[in-house]
Amino acid sequence: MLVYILLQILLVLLKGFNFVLKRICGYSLHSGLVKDQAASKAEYDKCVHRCRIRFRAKPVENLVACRNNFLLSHLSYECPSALLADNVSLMGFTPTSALFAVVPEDFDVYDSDHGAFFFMVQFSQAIEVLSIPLHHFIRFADDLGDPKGNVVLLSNTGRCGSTLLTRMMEGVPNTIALSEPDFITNIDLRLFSVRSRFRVTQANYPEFIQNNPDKLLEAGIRVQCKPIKFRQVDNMILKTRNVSASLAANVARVCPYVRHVFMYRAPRKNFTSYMSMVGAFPSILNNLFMPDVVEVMMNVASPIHTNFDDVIELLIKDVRRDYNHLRCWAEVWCMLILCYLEYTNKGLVNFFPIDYDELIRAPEKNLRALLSHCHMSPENLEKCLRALSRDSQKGCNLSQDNLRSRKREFTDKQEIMLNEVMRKFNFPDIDSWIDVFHLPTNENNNNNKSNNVIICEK
Ligand SMILES: *[C@@H]1O[C@H](CO)[C@@H](O)[C@H](O)[C@H]1NC(C)=O
Ligand SMILES: *[C@@H]1O[C@H](CO)[C@@H](O)[C@H](O)[C@H]1NC(C)=O
Ligand SMILES: *[C@@H]1O[C@H](CO)[C@@H](O)[C@H](O)[C@H]1NC(C)=O
Ligand SMILES: *[C@@H]1O[C@H](CO)[C@@H](O)[C@H](O)[C@H]1NC(C)=O
Ligand SMILES: CC(=O)N[C@H]1CO[C@H](CO)[C@@H](O)[C@@H]1O
Repeated sequence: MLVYILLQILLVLLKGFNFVLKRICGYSLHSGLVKDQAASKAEYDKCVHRCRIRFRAKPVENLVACRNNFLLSHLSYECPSALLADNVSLMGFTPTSALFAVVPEDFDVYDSDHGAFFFMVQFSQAIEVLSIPLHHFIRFADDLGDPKGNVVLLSNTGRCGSTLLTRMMEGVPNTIALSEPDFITNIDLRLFSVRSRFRVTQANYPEFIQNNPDKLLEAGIRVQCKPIKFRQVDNMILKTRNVSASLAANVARVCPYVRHVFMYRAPRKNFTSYMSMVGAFPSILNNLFMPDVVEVMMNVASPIHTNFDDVIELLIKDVRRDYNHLRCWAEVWCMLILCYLEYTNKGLVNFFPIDYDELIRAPEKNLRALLSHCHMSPENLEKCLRALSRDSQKGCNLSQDNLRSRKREFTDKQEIMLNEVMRKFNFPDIDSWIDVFHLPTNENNNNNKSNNVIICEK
């Protein structure tokens, strides 16, 4: 944190220095010659700006990387073909450009053994940053076209074993799984969230993006799944951050070729796991920043145009007024589940739902069905199943060992509170939670209201 604050001070000072330097010599340490910089905006052939990373810092390691996490120095302006190199991968967006991380030539940024989360590996291993103005980025993506391989979007509620599932899926030959690639987090935070909190940030984007955010989403997926030369890739799995589950409907609309999986856990298990994760952060940080974080999460995570719009607005208002970890995180969880139910009921997304405990109970059967839904080959199933025995978030401070020691049970009061949250969404009590995802579908619906949750009808 302290390092980050120092970096911010340094950045402000350098900005001032570069401003003066530009005026006097027409040159800046960050962006090179003024005329080159101007040319990069207009000319496609020189639009990629390459910078060396001199210094990097984030206030909290799991935040989305942005430009002011880096102290950058100018190297060159290049042609977009520079973005095709295997050691270059899409890192995220700013309102004006797309940012790419350049790692050393012999480093495989796609190898999940380097760390459980793609965005963390990119951030820690990058040597250079490439940036390209958004309008040129979209042209570059159009030239690339749709991904050649199969693309799977794995939406999830968080803390539900989704990292384990990506490890299992990676056992399929020629499969790459990106755990939390943040371009998608950037997009949903700023552009697709219609809730008021984000109107201001949306206004920073160029008009052609504001009017058609789909184009940026399409381009992001195309570029993140660009061809890789050093190995064959038949399947690309994009596991999103939990809050991005709400984006699945947009992805399905814009990129109909993408296949969808939704992973979750029964609420009691989930909440226990959620809470143990919150407990893993220092409590000062929790109390200072959590209301903010959770408010943003709710804005992003909640689906819109449902029968629960009013409920959700009220819950978002209550976050600051009356913050309670357990209640608020349970609410986020409910909103994510609501995304699944709404999108499925409206026929917007063809999700394959998978419950962590069900996956563990019958791994082979479930994995087979899941792979078949994703059009992935079930050969090498044994290798997929071997991932079960490994701790899937090794290399990260939220690993199972860390969490196990913090496991807690709920008090009666907490149970009552959780059930109140569940009831707001017309979900059953946490103990009578029956797998809402595997309810009889319309064809064989026996109208069993005693165990059926009548979702989306208030
Ligand atoms: C990235 O790869 C290209 C060629 O594929 C190489 O020329 C370049 O030096 C690499 N970048 C870094 C920072 O190692
Ligand atoms: C959900 O995602 C947010 C944003 O990345 C993160 O802060 C939070 O810890 C995640 N929650 C769970 C339960 O994984
Ligand atoms: C985990 O936390 C410890 C301090 O508690 C820190 O030294 C270490 O670098 C962290 N590991 C990772 C992978 O972030
Ligand atoms: C409805 O669900 C209850 C509870 O699961 C079950 O006992 C009952 O047999 C079901 N009724 C029908 C008609 O399926
Ligand atoms: C009560 C319960 O099922 N708790 C589970 C919560 O999740 C952890 C792992 O994340 C399990 O070990 C607990 O058994």
